[in-house]
Amino acid sequence: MRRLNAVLWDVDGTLAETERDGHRVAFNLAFEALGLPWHWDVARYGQLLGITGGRERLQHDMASRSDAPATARERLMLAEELHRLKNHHYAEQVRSGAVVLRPGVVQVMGQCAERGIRMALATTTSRVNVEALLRVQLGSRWASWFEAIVCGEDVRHKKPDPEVYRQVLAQLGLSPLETLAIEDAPMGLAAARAAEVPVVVTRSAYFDNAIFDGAIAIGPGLHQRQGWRPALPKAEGAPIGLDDLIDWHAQMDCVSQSV
Ligand code: XBP
Repeated sequence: MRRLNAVLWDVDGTLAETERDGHRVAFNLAFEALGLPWHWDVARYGQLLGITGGRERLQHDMASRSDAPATARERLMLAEELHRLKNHHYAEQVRSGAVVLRPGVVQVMGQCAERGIRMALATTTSRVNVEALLRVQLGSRWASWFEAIVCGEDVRHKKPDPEVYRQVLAQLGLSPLETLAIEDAPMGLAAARAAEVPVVVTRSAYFDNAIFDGAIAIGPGLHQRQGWRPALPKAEGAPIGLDDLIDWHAQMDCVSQSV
């Protein structure tokens, strides 16, 4: 039987609903702060999530706006200024309690720590945002939970490119099949699969109805056993635990075709 040695966590959407309630709100506050009449509502931001990376998302949006700066260089400079402001507001959102970890996440992290399953973060977001979220949610020693932390600025190509997962695997010294990623978005799934990492999908607000091809399990979140594919034996009120991840990982060849 294949052994699971490490759980690789995506951050935005997977650890917390950071996109809708955190980054989106913070981008809008940044637009306001610079006196720009721009606003990303929930639906528009959902479309923009197809572009990973905050600066990249801003530049993509500006490219189709008649009231944005004319040259690519000016748009880049404005994107950088907005991004700095956005990150500041994001940290405030997090500190105010507007964004918290999704239910079940800390429990599974605790089980990994207790049972010697290594953990890593594989994210497209900037380190400053990971730090802001996890310092509040896991405490000042948050980084010691993870043996590798690879963020947006550490890679040349963001998800769906597999670079972030390849870097995590190299830092852990593990082969992909010894690990399992937890992701919420098709781009994240694609990144992990391209690095041959098996993936469990916990659906998030923005990707509730998205199609996920090639995951070993898909469900509504780690907090409940109902609604998962493959179906789980009922255990009234029980959340998903590390044993479920280990089972899915062990059976991955049988289940990835069928979920
Ligand atoms: C999510 C992203 C990020 C965030 C914003 O990454 O695509 O761009 O929306 O973060 P993941 P920055 O799901 O891999 O955690 O503004 O720091 O880029």
